[in-house]
Amino acid sequence: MTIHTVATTPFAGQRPGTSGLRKKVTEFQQPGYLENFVEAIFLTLGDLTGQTLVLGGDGRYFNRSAIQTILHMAAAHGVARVLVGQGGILSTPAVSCVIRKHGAFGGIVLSASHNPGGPDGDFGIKYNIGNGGPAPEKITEAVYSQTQGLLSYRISDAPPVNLDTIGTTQLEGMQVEVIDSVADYAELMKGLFDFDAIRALFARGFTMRFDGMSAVSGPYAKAILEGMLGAPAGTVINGEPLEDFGGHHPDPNPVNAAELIALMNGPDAPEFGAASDGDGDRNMIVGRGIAVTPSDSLAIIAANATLAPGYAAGIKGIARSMPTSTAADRVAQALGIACFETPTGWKYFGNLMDAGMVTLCGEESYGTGSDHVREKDGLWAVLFWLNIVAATGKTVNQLVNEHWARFGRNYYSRHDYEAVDATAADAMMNALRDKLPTLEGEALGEGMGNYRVSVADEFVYTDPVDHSVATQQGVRIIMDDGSRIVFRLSGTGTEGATIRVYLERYEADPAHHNLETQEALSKLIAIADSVSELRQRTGRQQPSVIT
Ligand code: G16
Repeated sequence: MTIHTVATTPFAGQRPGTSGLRKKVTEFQQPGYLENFVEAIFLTLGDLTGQTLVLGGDGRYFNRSAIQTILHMAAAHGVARVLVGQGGILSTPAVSCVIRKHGAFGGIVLSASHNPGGPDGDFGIKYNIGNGGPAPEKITEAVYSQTQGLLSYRISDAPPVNLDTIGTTQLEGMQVEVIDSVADYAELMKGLFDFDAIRALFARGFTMRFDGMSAVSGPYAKAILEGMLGAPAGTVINGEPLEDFGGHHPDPNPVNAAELIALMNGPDAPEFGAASDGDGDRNMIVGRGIAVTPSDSLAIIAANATLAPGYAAGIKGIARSMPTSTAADRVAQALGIACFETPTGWKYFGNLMDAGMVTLCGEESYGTGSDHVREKDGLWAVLFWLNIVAATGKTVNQLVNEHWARFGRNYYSRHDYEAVDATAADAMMNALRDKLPTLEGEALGEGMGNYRVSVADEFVYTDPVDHSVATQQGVRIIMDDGSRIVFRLSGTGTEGATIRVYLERYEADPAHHNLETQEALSKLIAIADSVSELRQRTGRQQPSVIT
């Protein structure tokens, strides 16, 4: 067995986006493409002698072969030990948990999250640092700059490692430890939530469906819900991770989890529904006839946090991404704690959690989490809700309605325009930027409503801990009643550009809390279209996805 230095040439476009490098599988399959990016990570990290890394992915197509490549490159770079999930499987929050628990130097996560998988689907790779969270921009930018000048990479030619049997093997001088994918994570969850109360809930006949969307969270949900908590077999549906996610889009929102939504709206609806995404970090919470918006879910968890043993002492602060609704801000205010507004991307929460400034974080993109790890965590959110239901004896519907009655309702929706011509999308954003100075104070859309613009700007974030600055993080038009329209280009798409339009309207009066969301937002939707000229500029008459 020899370590080879293989000549290569740089690939263009290996700049990590919102969450790592995401590209079509076919792009990753080009000889040297994955190797170059991994070499760039290793070069950025520097001397890894004696260090431990964690490695795993969501099981999508190309996961296994990518893991072999990375193991063989890690051995060539002098890594002492790699902890790899059995079968190459580790959910994103589990990677974060394992890095922290075992004091690893960092970890590599293989996933394109909610993006479809299979030979024609997407693949992704992301580096997480020693706190368990996504690498901050200064590291991802350094990796990108390494990719631009790469002329060789180093790799061992040893035979493939057996990933299916738990235990330790040697690869060159490196220990490869195949670990149970679920055990460390399950133990962490047990320490945070009242498992006895949730077990008693299921013992009383409480009914639930968890849709694993044929992705990575199935094994975790089965082990915890059906195993440790005694939920009946069949509670977890689509629980086997498939390389192509059964041909579905593993994104837990009402559009892509249509089967679960139909069940929850039907006559035989269980009391509680939930779904998670490709790599297990997103979640959707559903009650009978109601899908909880991610922004509301964060606020409701925050308001009820002390019901869970792991949070009984109270929460230190909350952080949400800028486009996420301001529902959590109202809870923070009531609790007398800080609420931080960050750019889109879980990586921006890491410093706040490390500094002990926030406990809970959330995003409108079906992401919720806490400082128990440094990633958002789908099953954690589901267990938090189950803990709240068990402690209060209330249904999802009651919890949501009572929350609105107390804090008011933030009607919220995101309109996505996918695979738009990138030049047209950029031109639209530039035109919006140019318009911003003239918008403040304007009464928008004659005949469209009573909105007057109080702030029109482009979101810039200065990290309160390391003072790094992130610019161009979304164009916001904030009305004088707090309603908002936000425009952003997605950083996770792999085809053309995806324009996201985020819409929010606050309604204090409980008499107006039962409007249909799109109806409640219709004036803002019309204003968004007219200000951005989105339809003329992109040729799109309606969004590809509304959540
Ligand atoms: C990633 C990020 C999230 C972000 C989401 C959407 O989630 O971790 O912070 O909100 O993408 O980002 P964008 O709007 O740029 O497409 P995931 O679950 O895909 O890793």
